[in-house]
Parts: sequence; structure tokens; C-alpha cells
Amino acid sequence: MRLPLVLTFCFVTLACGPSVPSYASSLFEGDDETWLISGNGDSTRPTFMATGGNGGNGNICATDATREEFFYFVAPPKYLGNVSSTYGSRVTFDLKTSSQFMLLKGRDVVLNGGGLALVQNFKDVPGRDWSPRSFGLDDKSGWLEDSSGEPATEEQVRTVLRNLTAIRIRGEFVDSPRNVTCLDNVYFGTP
Ligand SMILES: [Ca+2]
Ligand SMILES: [Ca+2]
Repeated sequence: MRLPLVLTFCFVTLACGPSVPSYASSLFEGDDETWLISGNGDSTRPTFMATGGNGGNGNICATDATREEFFYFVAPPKYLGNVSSTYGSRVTFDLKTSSQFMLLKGRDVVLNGGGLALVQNFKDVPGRDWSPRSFGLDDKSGWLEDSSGEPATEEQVRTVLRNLTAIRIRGEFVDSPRNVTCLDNVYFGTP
């Protein structure tokens, strides 16, 4: 009689949606979960989309509004603070973008904390279909310390996670106006 026990557990905890535990997550099934947009002029809020997500339907999107800078998806406060326990786990999310013309390289994921910035550069730009991304939160997963451009050390990664003040995910990969990028299924601190 194991099945009824599982069902009871799910009912009580409402935890049957995400299949894995994590420090914080955003599935965007009802709203934008207070994510913001930076680097996009006056356009500081993403657009909540009730359909078109990856798996569950909800997701958030933003449209490039300024040519001078890249826009980023900015995580809400529930992701931030002392997240030391996430060292050695992963940050994962899904992105899709509207255009693959004139691709631009840049800082794709930025973690700020303790006076440092850790940067991750994608090996491949997200596609027009949902493209999963997954990075270890450790010194072996390609994070660069931004001021030096050198691979981040374990101590630097731990310093950032001890007082995480910002998580930003780049949403703009092409030198053309009005490109649209969408984000779904963010898990921070997932195994
Ligand atoms: Ca979703
Ligand atoms: Ca822009």
C-alpha cells in the first residue's frame, strides 16, 4: 500500500510539482513571481505568458527595448542571502529566444555577492525552442571571476554564495531590435 502514502504526502506538502528539491525555484505557473528585467530602459517587468512554457505552460518573456545594452532576467529576493548550503549543487533553467541572427557573446549568467561577480558564458546560444541550461555551483563548472576573467576559486564561489545579492540571466543574444527571450523552470540549489 505504498501509493496511498505517496499521494497523502503530496497532498499535505503540495510538493508534487517540482520533482527535485532546491533552495528556490520559479515555474511561472500563475504569475511572474516578481522577477524583474534590467538593462532594458523603462521596461523593468517581464511579461507573464500563461501558455508556451516548457512542461508547465506558464513562463516569462521580455522584448529588447534598447540597443545600447543587454537585458537580463533578475531573480527575486527569495533566491538571495546566505545560500552557502547550495555549494556543490546546481542552477538550472530553460531559455528560448526569437532570433539567431548576428549572435552576440557576453556574460550569460551573473552571480553577485561579497564584492565579487561570478560569470558563466554559454557554450551555445539558446535556440528558438526551449534550451535547458545547467551549471554546477562550484569551482569546476566554468564560473569566471569577472574582474580578473580568471576561473573562480572554491573560496570565491563560497564567498558569493555566503551573501548572494543578485542572480541575473541574460535575455538578449542578437544585435537586432525587438528580439524576444523567454525563461522557465528556474531551479537554484538543485542536486
Ligand atoms: Ca512553467
Ligand atoms: Ca538591448
